[in-house]
Amino acid sequence: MHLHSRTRRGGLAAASTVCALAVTLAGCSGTTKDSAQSDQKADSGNATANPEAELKKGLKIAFLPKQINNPYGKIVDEAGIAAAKEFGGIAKEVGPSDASASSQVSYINTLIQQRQDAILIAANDPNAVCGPLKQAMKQNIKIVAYDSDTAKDCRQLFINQASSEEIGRNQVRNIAKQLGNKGEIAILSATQNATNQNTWIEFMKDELTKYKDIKLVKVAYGDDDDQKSFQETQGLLKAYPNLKGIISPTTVGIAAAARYISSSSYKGKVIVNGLGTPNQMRKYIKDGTVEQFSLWDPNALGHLGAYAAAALASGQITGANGEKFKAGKLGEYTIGKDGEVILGPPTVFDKKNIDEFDF
Ligand code: RAM
Repeated sequence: MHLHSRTRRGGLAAASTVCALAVTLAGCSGTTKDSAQSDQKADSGNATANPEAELKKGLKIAFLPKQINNPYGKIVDEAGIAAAKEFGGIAKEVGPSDASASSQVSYINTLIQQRQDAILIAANDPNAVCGPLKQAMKQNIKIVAYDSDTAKDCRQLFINQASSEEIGRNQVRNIAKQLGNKGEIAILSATQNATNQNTWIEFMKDELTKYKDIKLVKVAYGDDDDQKSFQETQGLLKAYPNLKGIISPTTVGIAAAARYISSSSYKGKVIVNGLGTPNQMRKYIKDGTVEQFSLWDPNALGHLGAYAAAALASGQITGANGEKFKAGKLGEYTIGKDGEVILGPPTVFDKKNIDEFDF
């Protein structure tokens, strides 16, 4: 399927195509799965939404990723910054060089002093960032979590790349098929506190209870650091000689694991699957190290995040369940339960389709 198809020369496909594709991803037609099922209100303070409000011009919007040098985060944030230009906003990316639990706190404090209109944060820890985020909300700075959620009362919205449950369960279903439903596996995650990683891992563990012959021997942490992830892969393969597969649900981890395995005797023997970007993984698909991996379109995530932040800061929405907003070329989205907006299901990439994608 040609979702979010970009040409190899870059650039998003025509708006209408993206919109049509986003329908597949749960976008344009309007509702996310959860929103239609519940009319429970998320905590939106006392504000009232004004759906007719225009997006304000000159909104100051800051993206605060888990860490500044993560190639995946870069794509998301650059797309968000480009989206903000469309509605006359002034957006930027700031952030720490490591993804440790409290590394984002000082950045939030600075953004408050700068009187940003909205902060988008991919939380390294659901709680460590809460104090300053609550301070920001008190001062009418809108908070949108994206990629990795904060505790629910520390933000107005969470822009989730896909249903967390589907991401987690599919990681296991995909590798199980490759393994013929048996063998030892390990998970190579990012940091120990990352909300997104831990939510997915919980669903993976639950899904694994359905596979009696697959054994999860270890969850290792590469901290979204390339070198550490590389070494952790090496360590796993040494410690567990019967290891048959590694799930790495992080773009940094999967690329490092594939790099290690591609030039080792494990190539073709140990399966690597997980979440990666087509551009980082292309060579490992082509050389046969990796058969498949998944991801959503990080460009669309950034785009959706920017529009959501602007809609909040313009008073169009407050974060309550059922409110709708337009995300530019991606079309209309509806806020679901607990302030969650879902971009859409991930795509599986393999040698048949990888060259259709450029991100
Ligand atoms: C890494 C990060 C990010 C995750 C992607 C898939 O870059 O851990 O949070 O969503 O991978």
